[in-house]
Amino acid sequence: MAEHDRTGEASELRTGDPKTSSVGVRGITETVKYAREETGPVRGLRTLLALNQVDGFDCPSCAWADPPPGERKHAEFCENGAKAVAWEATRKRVGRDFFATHSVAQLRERDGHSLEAEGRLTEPMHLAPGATHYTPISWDDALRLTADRLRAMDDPNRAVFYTSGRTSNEAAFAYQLLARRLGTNNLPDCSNMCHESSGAALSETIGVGKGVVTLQDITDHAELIMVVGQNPGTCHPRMLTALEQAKRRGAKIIAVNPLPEAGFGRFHNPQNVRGLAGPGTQLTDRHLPIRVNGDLAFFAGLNRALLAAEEAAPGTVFDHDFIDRYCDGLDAAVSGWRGLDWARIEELSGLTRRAIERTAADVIAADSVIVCWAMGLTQHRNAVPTIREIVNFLLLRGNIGRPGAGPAPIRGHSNVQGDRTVGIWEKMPDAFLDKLRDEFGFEPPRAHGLDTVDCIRAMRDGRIDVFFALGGNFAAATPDTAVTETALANCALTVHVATKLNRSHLCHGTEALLLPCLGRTERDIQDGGEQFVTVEDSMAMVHASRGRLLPGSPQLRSEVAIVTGLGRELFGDALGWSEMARDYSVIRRHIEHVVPGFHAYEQRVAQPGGFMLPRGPHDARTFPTATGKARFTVNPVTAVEVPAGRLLLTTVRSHDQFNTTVYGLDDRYRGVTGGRRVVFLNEDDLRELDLHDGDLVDLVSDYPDGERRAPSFRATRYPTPRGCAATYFPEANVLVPLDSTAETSNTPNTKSVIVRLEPAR
Ligand SMILES: Nc1nc2c(c(=O)[nH]1)N[C@H]1C(S)=C(S)[C@@H](COP(=O)(O)OP(=O)(O)OC[C@H]3O[C@@H](n4cnc5c(=O)[nH]c(N)nc54)[C@H](O)[C@@H]3O)O[C@H]1N2
Ligand SMILES: Nc1nc2c(c(=O)[nH]1)N[C@H]1C(S)=C(S)[C@@H](COP(=O)(O)OP(=O)(O)OC[C@H]3O[C@@H](n4cnc5c(=O)[nH]c(N)nc54)[C@H](O)[C@@H]3O)O[C@H]1N2
Ligand SMILES: [Mo]
Repeated sequence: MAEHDRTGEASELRTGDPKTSSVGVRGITETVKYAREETGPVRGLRTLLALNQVDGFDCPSCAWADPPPGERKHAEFCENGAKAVAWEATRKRVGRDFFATHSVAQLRERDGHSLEAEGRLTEPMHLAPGATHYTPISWDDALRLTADRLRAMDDPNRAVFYTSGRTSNEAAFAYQLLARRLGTNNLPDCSNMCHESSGAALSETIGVGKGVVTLQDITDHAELIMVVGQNPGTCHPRMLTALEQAKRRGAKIIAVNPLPEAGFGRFHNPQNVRGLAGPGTQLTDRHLPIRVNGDLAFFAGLNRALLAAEEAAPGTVFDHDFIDRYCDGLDAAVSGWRGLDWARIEELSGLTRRAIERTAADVIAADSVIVCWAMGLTQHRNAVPTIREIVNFLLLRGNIGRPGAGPAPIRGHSNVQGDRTVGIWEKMPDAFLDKLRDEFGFEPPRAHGLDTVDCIRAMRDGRIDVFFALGGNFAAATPDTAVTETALANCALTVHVATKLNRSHLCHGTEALLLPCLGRTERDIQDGGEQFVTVEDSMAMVHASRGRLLPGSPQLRSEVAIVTGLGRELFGDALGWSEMARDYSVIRRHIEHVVPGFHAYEQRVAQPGGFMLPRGPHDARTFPTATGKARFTVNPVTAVEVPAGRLLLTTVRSHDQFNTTVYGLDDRYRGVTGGRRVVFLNEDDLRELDLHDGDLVDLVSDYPDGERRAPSFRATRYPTPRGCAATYFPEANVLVPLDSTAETSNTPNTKSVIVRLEPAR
């Protein structure tokens, strides 16, 4: 059936049954096909082979960790990493002619997929006040103009500096230095929409805002691995290889997810014969089809079941030595669990008491447990308490700070963790700011800055003059699309450093700049010679990344060059911007002085595979919390209350996208081809709503501040839990109110949106 998208073009959308296995030969043919179409046969293959090798570049896709140098395969990449690389290494170009023929108004009518498919940006472009078209501008003029507008503000807090997580440590450090030298902590980043809830919960309970396991803990040690609210088959495909290794040595794997994702089934590893020709490996032992937002109830129920087992046989379930020595707060948590009612846990989690107790038995049988999670947990109102409850769960049996155990938030963007480590945060602690002051001799601002949501509010209310983005697609990735787009238009100047044209570049302020930069795959030559950058993965390994390809256009500049160039324009060269741009090791030396754990940065990052940053809980069971102990917390069980006739909608990524970048219109593993405006619904809900598979519906969300509508989605029968629906991001972001955010972390609640369905208008 033909479907019409926003552009009015007909597309051939087809839906079918979800797949029960992943990768295999099809994954390889898809990889090769996409790479060849974008880059040509030779350039494509050469680029792919340098991916994630010790002397190559870091995959720009997800933040999964690389195996130790000796264990890397010749092809150490996945289908989706390959797509990300081919997307960047494409031969297509968007030059001045393109902008001369297409007005901004015309481009705004097009969808994100078609904009990015035009190819790489080639030279700086300027949209003058009142102009209809972007026109070329020199780098000098572009940087001068930005500096002039920043200087003209009467308060440095009228500027915002957004970062997306592909930015290297070097560019990120220079960028935060620029913002703080200017006098603001307004450094929102994509992490605010991503793992902020994980950071908040982990900092409070174990004193470190990131995961504390290693890749080897997963592959070699863990006896039980729980994969919660995460879709590794699509979003971290190389994790399947690690899970396969774990499985083959006898580990148990449990998936907790409303959807039966293909990655939980049989895995046909493309890197070995068993995977390609043989039966593959069944990865998960069990899939718990949890209700959307039911995870706090589930983990509280699990802890209640562990408590019951401990009380039945005292001293056999809890790790009392560990708890007595390293933790506080157990008694209060125990009283909380005692008061729990099973009927309520079953209702909120959508899982039976029996299934939860069976899981508790698996937990008790395992000497070491890892919990991995991603966006299925972080983007809900109660995300922070949910993750705190996971920490409770791990602490009870001492599952932290020993081999094969611990919390493992699996990061999204390839360097989102590193950006935070080197200072991209609107509320970096004073210890960091003190070091920054000592290193550079100025007093950084101490008042916390704006995060992503607060920054949108400030722009909406006319409190921001300059919005600067180092990468990303702010207008499309954030909630409440209509509000955000108007907010951006309220700024005097919007500046985007980017590789490809996207929606955000068309939601401009009075004046706008588009600054094209080098990507990961490209060689970065500065006056001081060829440069490399560094990144940190989800397991806190810091390593080097060197591009191999010739830059997509001679006019491209590196992110470091752009940021330091602006720094010099604004402040002169007192802080040494020119030196930093000439030789990135100068920036690494500054990082070494300011951020703990980077001693001998230059030497250690030169080792194959790089080095691991220290994390107290992992390294020595030290917990740098307020009390110096790991903290049990009390997390009253909550879940979103859904009124009758409404559904709880979660938003997910398709197999053919990277965040707002849509590579193609298929979602192979979920049986969808040729379109994205699909809403997955439970069969009984369809019947109850008097709908049929294939009907066109509008998704409508009603919040106190009004109705929001996403038109024309194909209702699709799918094995989701009763009352739960799923659709794709970013199309659904129009439905999410700006004010609907998680407690403490302020992350938009993009995984629990209350909606009703109406026949498409
Ligand atoms: N190919 C590809 N790779 C990517 C990305 C991409 O877009 N494409 N994005 C990158 C980024 S920035 C990130 S943050 C990660 C995202 O990685 P994921 O978090 O794995 O990606 P999502 O598609 O958001 O999927 C969330 C998963 O959680 C499940 N889920 C939804 N709601 C709930 C819930 O209430 N409870 C539970 N238990 N599960 C739920 C969904 O069914 C889905 O399987 O991937 C990174 N890697
Ligand atoms: N409804 C809903 N909304 C969500 C989510 C969700 O699950 N559901 N997930 C959230 C999450 S986890 C995240 S991380 C955010 C993502 O938010 P962002 O990080 O802001 O968005 P991306 O789509 O990753 O950004 C893509 C753009 O980055 C630019 N780009 C690509 N490579 C480079 C580079 O090397 N340098 C520079 N300077 N630019 C580059 C390109 O121009 C491309 O168009 O979205 C969030 N929004
Ligand atoms: Mo993310």
